[in-house]
Amino acid sequence: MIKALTKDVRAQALEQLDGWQEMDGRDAWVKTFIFSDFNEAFGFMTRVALFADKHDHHPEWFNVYNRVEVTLTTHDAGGVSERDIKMAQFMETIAVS
Ligand code: HBI
Repeated sequence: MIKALTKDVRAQALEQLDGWQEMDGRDAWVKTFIFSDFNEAFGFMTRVALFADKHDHHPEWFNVYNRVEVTLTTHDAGGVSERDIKMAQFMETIAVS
């Protein structure tokens, strides 16, 4: 069973992740990515989708044109876990805005 992160690990991880924030009222992290156009935004989502399927861990997200609003949490853990750190790190490595 995957566990939610301890407060310390979580705060430390968040410090290293540019633009990620705690979500109000829910155990989750959020970030809004802005790209130059829909092509860039959807390319990002496609790469993330492949990563998500490979790791069996999926983001919640909302896309309009060049904007992708991402929520990361681990449903099986009831909160943010190591899997969300890995996912956020991956998104940071591929996001070109
Ligand atoms: N994605 N974000 C997220 N959280 C989960 O707990 C999760 C998931 N994708 C697949 C998955 N769990 C599977 O382990 C099963 O729950 C289907």
